[in-house]
Amino acid sequence: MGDYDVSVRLLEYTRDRDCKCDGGFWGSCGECDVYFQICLQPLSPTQGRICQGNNQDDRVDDTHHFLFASALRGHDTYTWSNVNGQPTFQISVNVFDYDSIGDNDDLGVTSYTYRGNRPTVQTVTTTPGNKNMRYKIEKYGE
Ligand SMILES: [Ca+2]
Ligand SMILES: [Ca+2]
Repeated sequence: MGDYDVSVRLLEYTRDRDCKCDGGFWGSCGECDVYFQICLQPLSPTQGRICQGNNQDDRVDDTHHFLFASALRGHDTYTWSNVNGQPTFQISVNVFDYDSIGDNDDLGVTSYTYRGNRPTVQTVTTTPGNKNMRYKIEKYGE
């Protein structure tokens, strides 16, 4: 029996245009084919991370910007139920580039720490952010 629920809705994905993501042969632009892993890390008390997503079938090809509501409808909301303790947690969103040949590429991770009394719509920046990756996420419920 847990103490709180968390829902996160991903709204918008933005990253600097990256034509080298898929090689960019012969002057063409090989943009990233992105999919996501979303993790909840409870901070009080500290518990194990619980991750969702990480499904390369739920991806957007050749992109550096999109709205989840149109591009990934049905795969934009993630819920964690019955989490123990205080509603203090970190949400991290890791983005990967799907490659049909070879290993997928890790494009970076953004994290957002919720401690209550914060705006529910946040724009967070990647670290390291060499391509200035940003998400807009909405957190609701508790
Ligand atoms: Ca690639
Ligand atoms: Ca790719």
